Amino acid sequence: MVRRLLERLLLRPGDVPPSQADFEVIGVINPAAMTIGNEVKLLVRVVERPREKRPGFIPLPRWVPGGKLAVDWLAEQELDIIDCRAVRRKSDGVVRLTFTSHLRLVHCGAGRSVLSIGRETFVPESELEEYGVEDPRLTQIGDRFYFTYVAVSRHGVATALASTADFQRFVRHGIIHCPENKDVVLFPERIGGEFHCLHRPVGSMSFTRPEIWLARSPDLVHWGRHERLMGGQTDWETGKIGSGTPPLKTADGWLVLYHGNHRPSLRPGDVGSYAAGAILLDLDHPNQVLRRTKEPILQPSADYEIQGFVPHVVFPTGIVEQGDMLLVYYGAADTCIGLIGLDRQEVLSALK
Ligand code: MAN
Repeated sequence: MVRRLLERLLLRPGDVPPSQADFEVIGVINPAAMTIGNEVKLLVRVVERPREKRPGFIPLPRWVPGGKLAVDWLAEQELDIIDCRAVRRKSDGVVRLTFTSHLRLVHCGAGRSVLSIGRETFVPESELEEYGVEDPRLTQIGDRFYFTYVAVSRHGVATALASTADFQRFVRHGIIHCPENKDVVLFPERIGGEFHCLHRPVGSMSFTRPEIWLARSPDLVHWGRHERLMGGQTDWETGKIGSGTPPLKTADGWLVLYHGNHRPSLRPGDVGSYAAGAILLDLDHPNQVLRRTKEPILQPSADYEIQGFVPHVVFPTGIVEQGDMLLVYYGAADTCIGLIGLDRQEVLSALK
């Protein structure tokens, strides 16, 4: 493990207002992060659920046209509980989330504390986003800020792309990876004349455990020439694996922090634990993994990483450079946002 030079709980659910009065915020997690001008800004995922309880029923939220939330009440006996996040309708096997998500902008000044929390910044707009928009990853390309995000709906879990110049007006570029695919990070510049991204496709036929793939594009919208990049090797990353922070250019290669999931036990509701490792990709040929950490560099250890909505989770999604320090922003226990400061050289030395 790499030393935590800084360790801080940055944002809790109680710090953020819900999007409507009849909802409660149960998580503020998985932030995108970027230094813009003199300020670190986070685009955070706000997770909320209906406040009302009805004995014998489970409320399942969904966004409807006009940017409002509606609730479907389903009888408990019609549903199987998958885990704390999802239920499955017994009659047809269809899955629903017990919460929904939207994105908010958070201003962090020098990056180590929260100065102010903005309004709902980016809320679901179409049927392809009706169960929520999740886990943004921000990359500056030219003078625009692009972010990938997970669009969840009755049609599956897909990844979409949006961009903005000012975090007030957004352009939606549509779905860039169809279901099921998430954890998509964009490289900040063309390499060999093409844009590149890392993504994580998952199918229902489990020939393999989930893997990270690489794709190329002429315009950030049309993606092809897919290649498998890597899978999990050691126990801590053999359940699931996915890119975490957008690639950071270093003299040694592209540095990407990724998450791995320890394969859950067969106990119903067990989600397993999430830790983070790092990879270094060749600067000119990012389909080549030069080095990777064998052991996690971040593991759940602070109280707020161990206890929460989903216990034992560190899930890095944002990274900012400050001199020799890397500020890593992450979801802790699917409940809060934590900040960890790492020494860049120590991280690079942990890569074998
Ligand atoms: C997983 C988790 C949830 C998320 C769903 C749909 O269950 O990452 O937080 O809501 O996938 O993306």
